[in-house]
Parts: sequence; structure tokens; C-alpha cells
Amino acid sequence: LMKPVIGITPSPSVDVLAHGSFLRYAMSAPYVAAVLAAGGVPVILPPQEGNARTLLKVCDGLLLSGGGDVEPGRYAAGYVHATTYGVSAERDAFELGLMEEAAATDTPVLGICRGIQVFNVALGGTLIQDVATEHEGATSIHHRQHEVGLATEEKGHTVRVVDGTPLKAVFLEDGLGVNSFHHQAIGELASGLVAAAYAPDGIIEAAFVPGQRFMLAVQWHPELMFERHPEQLRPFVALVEAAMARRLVGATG
Ligand SMILES: [Mn+2]
Repeated sequence: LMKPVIGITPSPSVDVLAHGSFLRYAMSAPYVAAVLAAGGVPVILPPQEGNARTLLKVCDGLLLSGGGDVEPGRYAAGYVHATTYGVSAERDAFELGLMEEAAATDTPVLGICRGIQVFNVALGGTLIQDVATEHEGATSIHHRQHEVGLATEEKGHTVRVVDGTPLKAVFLEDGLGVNSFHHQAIGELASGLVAAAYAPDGIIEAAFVPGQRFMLAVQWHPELMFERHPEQLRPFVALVEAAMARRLVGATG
């Protein structure tokens, strides 16, 4: 049986070299390592227009990776916060198009960090553009744990996993420790999305789309934790298992 193919969206970045500046579609290696460890076949999907249907015929599942902020106009914010950074209209359009096609084709999707924010914007929700200055109670939790000296694989805060959600089925525990490297978060939760985990300050740290085979997103970075904290491989295993189940349905249907 062939392993399921998992498409991962990369981040645009510019490398300045001696002979010029080059736009790259860059993939952080830990995402690839996590998909491999979970038994999937990772492929990197560069942003492109009009090919979502073809890409999701090739891929059995999708991983929306972390990265820069979603363009605030995408959720009608009416302003751009001074800290909003790394906006890529090209990436926004690509990932929002993939979300629409994934919903239409029952394709499993795991969102990570920016990915949970893309989930919410895709379904009509809004974002908190800067948690530190726009979220009440934000001072009690460090969502940018590098600013207090914590390494990428360390646990920066806990999350309360909501009973009866797919995340509870994935982690089977409360008080889960997670890392945290985000300055934005879900604001108004989209009506098509259900919160699956909360930080102690009320920030939504995980969410899922009910009625879909597997559309789950987390605000933290499990790919940076799984080697030291094996439970953090579980969301990738869940994605790969759902992708395999999706392929088997496609093969017979
Ligand atoms: Mn956090």
C-alpha cells in the first residue's frame, strides 16, 4: 500500500546573495521530518494560481505551515497593526484556495500556527493582530516564548483541551504543554469552526471544522517538539491516517 502524500505549503522568503536577491519558497525542515516520522510522503507546494484542484488530486492530505501574517484586509480589519509583518498576498490567495478545495473534496488538513489563522479567515472569522497589545490578560502568558529565553522545543504554556473534540482524541490528556511563537491569534471565531483548546489567558490554541473528515489546526508548533515530546507527533499521525483513509475511499468511490 502506497503511503499517503502530504502537501506542505512553504513560506516566501528573500535570500540576498552576492549575485542578487532571490525569492525562495522555503520549507522549514522540521515539518518535513514530522510528516516522514508519521508515515507520510511530504511534498512542498509552491504558491500558484488556479491549480488547487489538480494539487489535491495529487495530495491525500495537506499541511498549512507557519509563517507571516495574513493580510488584514482578508478579514476586513479596517487597519493594519504596526506589528503585522511578512504579509504575502500570493500565499494568502493560494492557501485560502486550497482550504476551499479541501473542504469540497473531503481532503484532510492540519494547520499549524499561521495555519490556524488561515482556517479562521477562510471560514469568515477575524484575527487578533497583536496579542500583546490587543488581548486583555495577555500579560499573564508569554505567547512569544523566545522573548523569555525558552528554546523552540520547550513548553511555554499549557492548553486546556476541550472534551469531545478531535484534539482530545489525539492527545487524550489535559494540561498539555505546548510551545508558543505567535503574536497573532484567532479573534472572532468563524461560525464554521469549533475551538478545541485554550491557553490560560483565553487565547484559542486549537480548532477544528465539524462535519469534515479531518480539518484540525493548532496555534503551537508540534513539529519543533515531537523529537523531545513524542506526544506532539500525534497530530501528524492523525493527519496521515486521515489522508490514508481518504485515499482508500477515493480508490473505491
Ligand atoms: Mn500560544
